Amino acid sequence: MPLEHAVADYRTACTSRAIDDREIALQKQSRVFFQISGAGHEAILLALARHLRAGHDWFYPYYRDLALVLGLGVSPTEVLLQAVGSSEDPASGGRQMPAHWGDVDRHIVTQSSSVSSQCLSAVGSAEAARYIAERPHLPGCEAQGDEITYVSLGEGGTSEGEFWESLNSACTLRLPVLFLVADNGYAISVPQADQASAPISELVAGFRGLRTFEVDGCDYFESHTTAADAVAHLRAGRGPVLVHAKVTRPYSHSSADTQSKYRPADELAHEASRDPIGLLRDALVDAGVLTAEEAEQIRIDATAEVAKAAKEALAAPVPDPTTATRHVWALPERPVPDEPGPDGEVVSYGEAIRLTLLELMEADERIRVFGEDVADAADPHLADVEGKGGVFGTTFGLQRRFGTARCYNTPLAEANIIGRAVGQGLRGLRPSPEIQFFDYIWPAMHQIKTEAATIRWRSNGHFTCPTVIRAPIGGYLTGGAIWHSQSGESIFAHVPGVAVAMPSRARDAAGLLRYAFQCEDPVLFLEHKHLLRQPYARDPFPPADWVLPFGHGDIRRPGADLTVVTWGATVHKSLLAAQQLADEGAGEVEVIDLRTLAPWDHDLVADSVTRTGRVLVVHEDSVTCGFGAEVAAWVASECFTHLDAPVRRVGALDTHVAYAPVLERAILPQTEDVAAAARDLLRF
Ligand SMILES: Cc1ncc(C[n+]2csc(CCOP(=O)(O)OP(=O)(O)O)c2C)c(N)n1
Ligand SMILES: [Mg+2]
Repeated sequence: MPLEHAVADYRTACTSRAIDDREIALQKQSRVFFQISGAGHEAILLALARHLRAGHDWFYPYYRDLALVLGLGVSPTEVLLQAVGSSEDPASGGRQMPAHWGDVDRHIVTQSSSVSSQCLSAVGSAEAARYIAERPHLPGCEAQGDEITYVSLGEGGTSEGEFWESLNSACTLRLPVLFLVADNGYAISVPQADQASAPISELVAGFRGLRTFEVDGCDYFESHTTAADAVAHLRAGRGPVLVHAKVTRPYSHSSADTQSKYRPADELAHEASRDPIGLLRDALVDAGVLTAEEAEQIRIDATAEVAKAAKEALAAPVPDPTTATRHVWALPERPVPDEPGPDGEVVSYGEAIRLTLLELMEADERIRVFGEDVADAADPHLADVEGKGGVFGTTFGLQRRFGTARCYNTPLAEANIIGRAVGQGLRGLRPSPEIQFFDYIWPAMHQIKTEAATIRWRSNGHFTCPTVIRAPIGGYLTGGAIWHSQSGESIFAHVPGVAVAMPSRARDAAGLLRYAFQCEDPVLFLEHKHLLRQPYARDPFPPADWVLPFGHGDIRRPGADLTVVTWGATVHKSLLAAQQLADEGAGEVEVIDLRTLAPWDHDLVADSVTRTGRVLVVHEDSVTCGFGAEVAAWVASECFTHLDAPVRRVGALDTHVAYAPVLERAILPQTEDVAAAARDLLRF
C-alpha cells in the first residue's frame, strides 16, 4: 500500500479523536448537548474508507463511524454543526443527535438511533441497486453495476433480529453487502459474553455464501489488507461479506455513561495499549515513515483544525422554531376529481385493487410488489399452475404479467419486508410491500415507525422513502378471531410521517391507490377484508386518470340532523342505520366516509357539523384511543359553538375479537348499535 495513504489516514484518525475530545469539552460547557465517540474504531474504518467510494457505493453507518465519514470526505465542520444543533448541520438541520450521519452526495444515508434497524434498509438498497443497474432508464434512479452497500453495527447490535433477517436476505440474494461488526466488547455496560454464545464470526458460520473475515480492527495495516480483500470479493459479485473487527472503546459508551463503574482499571489500561491511533503512529515511526516529532506535529495540526471547525460551528445559526414541522411529509397537491362516469366494468373492491396494481405496474417500472405469498408460483412451475397471487388474490397475475423481479415472495418476516422496502424507496424505486394480515404488522412496526416514518424529517428533507404498504385489515369475518380481525389504524395515524388510507368501496380503493403511488412518502394502505367481495362495495372501475388525493372525505348520504363520521367497514353499517332512522322518521343522518385518516378531512366534518349540530363517530376498532377519539376531540374543540349535543362514539368493545360468531357479533359494532346511538343523539 502507498505509505502516504497511511500517513493521511493517521492524520484523519487524529482529526476524528480531536473531534470527540472537542465535543466532550463543549458538552461540559453546555454548548454541545450529547456526545458519543468514535474512539477506538478509527483504524478499521479508515482502512475501509480507503477501499470504498463515496458517491458510488452506498453507506448505512452507525454512530461510531466518525472516522469512516471523515474518510469519505465529510468535513470536521459538518460533523460539529450537528453536535451544536445548528440549522446548517447538513445531515439533519439540528434535528438529530451528534453522530447521526447523512450526506446525499456521498451516499451516506440518514440514520436513526435504533441499533441494527439500518441493516434491512441496506439490504433493500443493495437489491434496488441490482434492479436499477439492469434498468438504467428508470427515472430518478441511479446505480453502478459494481457498487457495494456498506452497513455497520456493534457486536451488541447483532443480537437484534433485524440484523439476522438482513443477513438471511443478503445471502439468499447474494447481494454485495459489506457488514462490518465493530466488536468493542461492550454494549453500553453489557459484555459480549452476555449477548451471545459465541463471537459473531462463529455465529454466522452457517450462512451459505457469506464470506467472513476476522480482523484486529486496531491494526491499521491488517485492517487495510482485510478491507482490500473484502472489497475485491464484493466488487467481483461473489456475495456478501461480514467483517468482524475487534476494536476498543477507550471512552465511555456516551456522555451519559461512566465506564469506570463497570469496567476494571486494568482492563481499561490493557485496552489503552491497543489504541489504534497509538499503534499506527508507532508503526509509522518504527518504519521510518515519520519521525516522532512529525507524528506529534500531525496530531497538533489536526487538533488545531478541529478547534477552528468548532469555532465555525458555534457561530452558525440555530434552527428557527417555526420550522419544526417542516419535512414531516410532502404529499402532492392534486385536484379532487368529479364523480367518475358509470362506464367502467363493475368490479369488486378486491378486484379494483388488483386491476389498479396491474395498471400502475404497467405504467411505472419502478414499482415492485413483494411480501408473503404475493407471487403466483415459483418460476419453473408457472406454466403448469394457476398461481396464488396473495392469500386474498389481490396480487394474482402480477408476477406472470411483469416477471419475478417485479412481483416476488419474501421470507416470512415482516420487518424484513418493510425494511427492504425502505431501502428500495431510498433508492428511488416505488416499492409496494404487502403485509399479509394487519394482525401481523407488529414485527414491522419498528421499521415503519422508526425508519419509514422518520426518514424525511430526520434528514431535514434530504432523503425520502416512498413506499406503499398494503395490508388487509379488519373483521366481521365470522371466524376470523383475534389474529385475523384486528383493526388498529389509529396507531399508525398517530405516527407523523405515515399517510393512512382506508377505503370503503372499489372506486375509492382504485383512486386512493393511484394517489398513494404518486406520494414520495410512506403510505399505509388498509384494505378491508370484509369488503373485498361484498356486492355493496362494488363499483364501475374508474378511468386511470381518476386519482383521489388523500385528506378528502365523501358525503355518502346527505342529511340535516346528525353527522356520522366513519370509514372502512362501518360506512355500510352507518348507511343502513341512516336509512333505518329515515324510515322511522327519527331524522336525516348525514354519513361521511373519511376515506383517509392521515391526513383526514377536517373541513368536510366541520362544514357538516355546522349544518347538523350533532356528531357521532363510528368505527370498527375498539373505542378507547380509537381514531374516533381524535375526531371527537377535534370537533369538541373546533366546532363547539355549533354543537347541540355531546359528541358520541360507537366502536368495538374494549376487548379482542373472538372466534365464536355470537361473541364476534357482540364485540364488533353492528348496524343496530349505530342506529341506537344516532337515535339517542337525535333526541338529545
Ligand atoms: C433498538 C435499540 N435498543 C437500545 C438502544 C440503546 N442503545 C444505544 S447504543 C446501545 C449499545 C450498543 O452496543 P453495540 O452494538 O455493541 O455498539 P457500541 O456502542 O459498543 O459501538 C444501546 C443499548 C438503541 N439505541 N436501540
Ligand atoms: Mg459494542
